[in-house]
Amino acid sequence: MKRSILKHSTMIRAIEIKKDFPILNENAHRKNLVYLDNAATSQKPKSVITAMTRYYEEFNANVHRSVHKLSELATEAYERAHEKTAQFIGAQSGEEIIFTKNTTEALNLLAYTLCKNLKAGEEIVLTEMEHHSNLVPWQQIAKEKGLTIRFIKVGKDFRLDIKHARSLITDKTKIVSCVHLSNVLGTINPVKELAQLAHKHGAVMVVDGAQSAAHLPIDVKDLDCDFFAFSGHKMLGPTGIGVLYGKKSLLENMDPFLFGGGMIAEVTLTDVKFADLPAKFEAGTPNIAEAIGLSAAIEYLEKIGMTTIAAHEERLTEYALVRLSTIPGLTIYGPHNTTRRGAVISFNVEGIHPHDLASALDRYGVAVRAGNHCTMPLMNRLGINGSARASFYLYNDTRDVDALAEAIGKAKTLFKV
Ligand code: C6P
Repeated sequence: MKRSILKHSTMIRAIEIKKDFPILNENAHRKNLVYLDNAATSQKPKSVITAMTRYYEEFNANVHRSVHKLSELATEAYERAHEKTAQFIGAQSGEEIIFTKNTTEALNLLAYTLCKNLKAGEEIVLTEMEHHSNLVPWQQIAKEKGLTIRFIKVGKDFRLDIKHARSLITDKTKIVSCVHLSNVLGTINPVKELAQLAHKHGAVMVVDGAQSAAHLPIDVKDLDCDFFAFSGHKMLGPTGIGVLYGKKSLLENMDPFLFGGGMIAEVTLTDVKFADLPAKFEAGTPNIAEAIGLSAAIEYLEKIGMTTIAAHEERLTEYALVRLSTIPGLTIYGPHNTTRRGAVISFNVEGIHPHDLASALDRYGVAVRAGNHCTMPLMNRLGINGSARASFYLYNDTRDVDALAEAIGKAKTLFKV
């Protein structure tokens, strides 16, 4: 790789971007933080924090309930967040955007509502690389209903075995659900191809976009998935706001997940008519400030451009893969090149437990995650108990990769390996 060219010349001036993030700023309580735990959650720019504070300071009110000015302003901002999110992922309109608490809640909503009318023996197809959030909800409902879950294998190349997928997806399959960008391997899965397979057999396609929506340009129409779930907190937004995109025609025919205020059109003592989309799936007072924060996060991402962000991360990942693979005793779990691969690198260093490694790296100012990353079955498949994981974002650059590599070197000296 042309390291001399790549060094400090990635497409985004990350050093400038960092200035927008108070926590990464040198004035923050912790100087020179090298934050490489973006797959767990991203940092937040000042504009997101300000948008949420502005709501609380200037127009805090409940939405869709009162006719006073403050409520009108809050309702407008909340509805704008639906529209902005729709346009961010290429959905038809805000009606196709359901705000949830996070990706996990969006996937639980789907497991519960989509499986409600399935019959014993019908099948759900998942993969061996799913996060627990796209496994356990399906497992639970499958047990209750007598459904069968089948798993697409992960090959030695850390990619899905598409031949195996073709053999698993049949007319018995009712739902295919797959992670778009693996939070462990970094692999980007061919969800468009899986959607075509699913549709050929009359099944619906669910995409867990928790790791992709923040890092890749997403066009749900082009992917032709039926549902797409993601979390605001991984894409510069606040915690407490998640998104479930669903095709309007499907959402209209699904039963609500939660019941109560805000999701009804008319109620008598014995019956109810549900509200139109998206309110039908948003029972109770929603996370208003968080939706406004998500809207500001999308504005920030769009200002830079998702294509630019993806290109920046690709170059950074290329640099990191080369830099890390020169370290003796370090094993990377995931594709070794940047083809259909995101900016998540899981690794172990021989002779050091991943938790000890992460603690040592933290001592040298580098924040990474260690553990099973909520993917225990994938850990079993890889034959490990856990790994360390560095995950990058738009404010990282090659200096951060160098800091990581140097810190790993120091940790090796510390542990005498
Ligand atoms: N993965 C990680 O460190 P929530 O927690 O609901 O916002 O997102 C759940 C989730 C679902 N799918 C994938 C692929 C994910 O990576 C995550 C969250 C974090 O890898 C926390 S475990």
